[in-house]
Amino acid sequence: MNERSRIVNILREKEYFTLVGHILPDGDSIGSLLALGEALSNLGKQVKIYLPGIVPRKYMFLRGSEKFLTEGMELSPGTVAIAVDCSDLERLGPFSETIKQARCLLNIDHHITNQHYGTENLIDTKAAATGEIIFHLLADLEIPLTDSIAEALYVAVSTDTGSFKYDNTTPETHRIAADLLEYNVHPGVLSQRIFDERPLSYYLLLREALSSLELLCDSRIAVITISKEMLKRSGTTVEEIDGMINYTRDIEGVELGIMFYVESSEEVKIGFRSKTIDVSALAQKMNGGGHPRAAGCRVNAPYLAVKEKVIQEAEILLKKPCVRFSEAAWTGS
Ligand SMILES: [Mn+2]
Repeated sequence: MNERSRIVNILREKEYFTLVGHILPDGDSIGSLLALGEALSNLGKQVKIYLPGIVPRKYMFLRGSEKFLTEGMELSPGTVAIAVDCSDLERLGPFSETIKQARCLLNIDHHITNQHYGTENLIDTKAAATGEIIFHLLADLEIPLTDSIAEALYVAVSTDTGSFKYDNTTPETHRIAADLLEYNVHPGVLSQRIFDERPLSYYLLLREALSSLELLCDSRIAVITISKEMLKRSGTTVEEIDGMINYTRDIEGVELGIMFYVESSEEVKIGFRSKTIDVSALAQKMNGGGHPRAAGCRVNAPYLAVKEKVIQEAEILLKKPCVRFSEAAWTGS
């Protein structure tokens, strides 16, 4: 029996399920958790869903998103734990220690960097989103979709494909989206909510972020830096800065976009976006992970030291020496 049928059997036969998503929750993780959670509940199962972070405002309309638990996880011996869209246990944040103890841990994910930490691992790196894997699992289980399951899965698939724009979008992605649109799902309303509309605080932060823009390596690398102080000034939360990195990659002629988020004088989060090169390898060199065109990592060191190292590695990746960046460009605020 293959992994998928073993997982389908476990989902069919067991009664208690604890689902968990990853830190900095995104549309795929939230949509996949809600869809799988509702489907299992509709089968009469007992389901708890834990989220190590807050639901970004743009996803709060999703049915069930108000019911995520954020602390106090306990696993009884009979409970099946399911990690959704998590490449490694660290991504489970405060829940990783408890989840590690689970006797039965299903790891359902599509990241190429997945660490296969489950007792059962369903990793499909060809799936554009974990939502696609969940869609197929529900079909295998013969669980009828509801409008809210279809909407959650549509959000999962459309967000991880950047609204069906990224190269991970396959014919299968569109076939799944087509099936989901047979339900009461409104693509125009959803894309306005998820991709277009943003709080004013986002634009106030974007104004500051763009003024930190640096172009390196013959303008093939674009870098923006965001500090915690900038977040405070604009009233933005760290969950909302995710999309800002795309402005770096989208500049004409830029191959690699990098965003530094300076959490403290000892901790920097780094995001990578590329047009063609594999940035997951770059992130992995710094104990991070992700996808070929979108990856990230977190480094415990001061910003300027981290930046120097990252630019060096990026330079190797682009196989061309870069012009040194100017330290004066960073004022520490
Ligand atoms: Mn995903």
